Amino acid sequence: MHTRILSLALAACLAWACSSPKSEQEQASASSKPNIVIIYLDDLGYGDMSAYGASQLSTPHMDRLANEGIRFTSGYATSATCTPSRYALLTGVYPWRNKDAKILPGTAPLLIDTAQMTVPKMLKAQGYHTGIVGKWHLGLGDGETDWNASISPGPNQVGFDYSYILAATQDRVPTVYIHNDRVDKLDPADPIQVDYQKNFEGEPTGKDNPELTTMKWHHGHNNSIVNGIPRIGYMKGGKAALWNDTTMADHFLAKAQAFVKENREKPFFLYYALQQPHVPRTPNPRFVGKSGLGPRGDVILEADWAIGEFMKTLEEEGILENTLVIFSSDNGPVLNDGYYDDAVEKNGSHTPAGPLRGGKYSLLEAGTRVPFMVYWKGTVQPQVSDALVCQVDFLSSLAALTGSSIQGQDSENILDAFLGKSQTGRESLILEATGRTALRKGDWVMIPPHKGAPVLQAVNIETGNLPEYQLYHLAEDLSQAKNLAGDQPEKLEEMVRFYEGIVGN
Ligand code: NG6
Ligand code: CA
Repeated sequence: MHTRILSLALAACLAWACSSPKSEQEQASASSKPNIVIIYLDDLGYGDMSAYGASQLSTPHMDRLANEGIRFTSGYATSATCTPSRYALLTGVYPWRNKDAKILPGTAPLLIDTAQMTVPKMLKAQGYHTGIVGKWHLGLGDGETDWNASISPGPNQVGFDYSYILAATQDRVPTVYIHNDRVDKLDPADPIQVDYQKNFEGEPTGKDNPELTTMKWHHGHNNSIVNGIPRIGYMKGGKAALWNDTTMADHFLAKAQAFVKENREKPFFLYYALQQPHVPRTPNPRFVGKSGLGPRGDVILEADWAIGEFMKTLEEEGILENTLVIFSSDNGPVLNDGYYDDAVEKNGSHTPAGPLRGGKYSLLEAGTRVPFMVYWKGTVQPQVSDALVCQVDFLSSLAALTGSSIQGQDSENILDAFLGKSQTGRESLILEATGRTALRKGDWVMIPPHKGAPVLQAVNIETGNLPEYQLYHLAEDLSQAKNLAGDQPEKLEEMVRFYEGIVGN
């Protein structure tokens, strides 16, 4: 009886971060050096969470971060695609300053200069143990990578003590996990070869061997076939190391949990970059059919579950109240991104972009405005914040939090907005989509004339490209229905001048 009560008390204690009283000194150091976790989704749209208004999908674990933390309504990735957003998140530099910061093939060299400041480097200098689990997509090696030897430079050369990653995207080769600088589970007798230009003699492809595929390609995605899924790029060998698509969420979750458990005694930084709901959407059988919206909805529920399990680990380890959790997504949503996976057919009345116009690849709001939450139990007060915040601000803001004086080139210290002490974030932000830029300033957005199609037909998304200026007043017109460029010449002029002062002309 006694033992049972004791063990119940112990369990409750473990679950709810109960610990022995801390000395004043311990408390002070705990508050300035909390653990920091960035949970980063891939292509999750502004309207893909119930806390952001989705009624067809229920995302209770993500919602908990939103409802018990700060839910930002104007939180942005810098970019409408993955690589540039991730570059800005880690370096505090606008990606359009780097001509190579665009969607990278799996064989691209490391995009971040190893001499460059990064969030993990800065935190390491402040005494943090740093780790990344999940999607990288910032290039690896020097461009001549031998996937059978040390793959370097990579995350471990730009500030991460520990890395367990997928190199590029789930739809790109190599389809293997990389643990620090080595392909995990690689059999040296079966070396891996990767090429983005030409196929390897005799290897089947999605284009020539549709009978070998279980998921059909719609556009692109017709090179090497792995696990029945045709991918971008060619690959041969490495059979024992190939990942299992349907256990990827479990696999990354287990690595993220292990990292937390191993480092619970020290301040740690974990960048947990989930692969959902990017294509190919491969929910574990446990989630198949759960959303009623097809695989895209199912993998969002899978990600939600994984986040719930991860948060449970922070609770069970007794460190929830000493962990700042930031949640966001690298770009806006897309339904058909290259496979026939029923994303369009089963979407029903779900609105992945919420009230916003555009989507992934777009300069319109849905390209870059994403779910964005900050959760810190006991420290951050639950609230909704309209402050303009961006992932590029993590470097300077987290530096301020942890006592570092480092400032990123384009990264603003808006720590008070991130902690909910102020409703004022940035004054302005340059948005980027596939190399084109626009300005958000105050409640206004100005998109300069851009060449290129106004609609990407394959994915059915408006790009924001028009031959004339666009000016939108978001406070009154969140869905960017009315171009005020003609009606408001003075406002337009002010915005253009400000934009050219930053980007040039
Ligand atoms: C595009 C792919 C798309 C996706 C995207 C990168 C084609 C036709 N389309 O080129 O499927 O992989 O790149 O997405 O290949 S991101 O979220 O990583 O930026
Ligand atoms: Ca993405």
